[in-house]
Amino acid sequence: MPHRISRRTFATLAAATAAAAGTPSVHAAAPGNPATDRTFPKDFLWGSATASYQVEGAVNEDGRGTTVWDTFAHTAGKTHNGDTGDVATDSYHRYPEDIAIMKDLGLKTCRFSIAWSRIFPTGTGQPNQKGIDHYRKFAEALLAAGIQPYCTLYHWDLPQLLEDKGGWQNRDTAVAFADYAGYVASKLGDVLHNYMTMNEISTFIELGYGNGLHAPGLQLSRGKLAQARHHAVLGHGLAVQAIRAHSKPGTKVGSAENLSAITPVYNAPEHVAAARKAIQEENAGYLNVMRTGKYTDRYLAQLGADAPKFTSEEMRAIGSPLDFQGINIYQPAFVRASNNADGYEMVANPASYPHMFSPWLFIGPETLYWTPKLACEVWGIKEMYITENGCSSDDKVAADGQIYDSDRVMYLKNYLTSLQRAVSEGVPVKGYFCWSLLDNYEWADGYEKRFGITYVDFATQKRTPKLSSHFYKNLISTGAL
Ligand code: IFM
Repeated sequence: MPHRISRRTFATLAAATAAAAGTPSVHAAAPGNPATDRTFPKDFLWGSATASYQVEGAVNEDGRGTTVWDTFAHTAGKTHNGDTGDVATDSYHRYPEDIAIMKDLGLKTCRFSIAWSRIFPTGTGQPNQKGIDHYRKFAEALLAAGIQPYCTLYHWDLPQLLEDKGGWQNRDTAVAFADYAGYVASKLGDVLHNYMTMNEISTFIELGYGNGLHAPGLQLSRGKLAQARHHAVLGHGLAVQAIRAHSKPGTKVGSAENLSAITPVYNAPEHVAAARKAIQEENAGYLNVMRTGKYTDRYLAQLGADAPKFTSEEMRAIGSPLDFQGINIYQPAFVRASNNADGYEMVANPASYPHMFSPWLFIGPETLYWTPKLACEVWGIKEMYITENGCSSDDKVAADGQIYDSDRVMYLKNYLTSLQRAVSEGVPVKGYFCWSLLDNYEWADGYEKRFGITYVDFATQKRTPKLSSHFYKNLISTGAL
């Protein structure tokens, strides 16, 4: 189907949105009335998110060590078009420009990740001062712009030398990760006060060691995969302890997990009850064990002889209390009630179910209502952040040089409407990080799938705000949908 570009100009749209923002009914809505109130709390933390390998580039600079993603992306046939993160959005050099974009948007916070191999080029041993210096400069620049840094310590770029020793199959990697996390906290604690240990453990384990679509590209047996999963959640727990041991009081620690975003297939008591069971069981190897320090009986029974080996001390570490929980939400996982032994069944989407430009990204705005609500209820979470949400679009530059990503605006508007409903009902979501600030390296999809609200011309590195960026800016300034 040909791509249709709206003929509306940004000037017209800006006038329309400003008029809407000034409409008394928006601001005069009765607070706390979910039917009429379309506002977010004044102190709601609006942010954007990126990750080191997806934006930094500069892979051979200032002592950075090779990572599994350098190796994987440079292996023929592994990524779309053979694309690599060698240059990406060149944000290692262009971060002042990126921060200016954040400031213009009115962001209160920025989620970014530290590349482990810039701090410990081989994963352990001798630290690299230039790595610490870089992230200090970056954090200081954010703070100077009035933007709070939220730092992820691991967003999939494992130092290659650790992978050579087994990567997450090797328990030592969990210990090395905790050492690195503690070291960062001890060196950057004056500028970093909010940490997420890891991003989406389920993705880097299931895709990296399960189906092999991501680095390091392995397809392990069920038992080996379960053990790698265990080592990764153990790494998270040990890192929580290490950060606490090396940071000042007031430092907050959480994680950013893309749980299976359980959503009742429709709002009926039996499906909601089924969803409560499903959110625990469908996330048993990841968020559920991280929140409870226990594998569920069903999880262990299903794995049988392939279940991971663990000690009670490890389980205590995995369940280390967190100050906040980040969840990354994109597509819903629909659930219905069932008379089977589990009490629920997952609903597979038919081929006609609509999705965004990435085929996996099924559209289900209500997931941003149900998943935070169920997760907070089931796991007793008191402070939650949506650490990623956004979508890919087939963005094209129009004749006037602008990018009219009306589909992304549709996606964000609808998802955020659901989030606003959750917040207005008292679900303790305190902030939202849009994925992503910029188009960037989308892993095995290379540069084909654009997730940014800012368009990046990868030939020139020119950044252009898209229509969605104007939408987001307006939302931040008015606090209203
Ligand atoms: O780009 C990724 C990100 O690295 C992790 N969460 C999902 C995003 C979109 O696929």
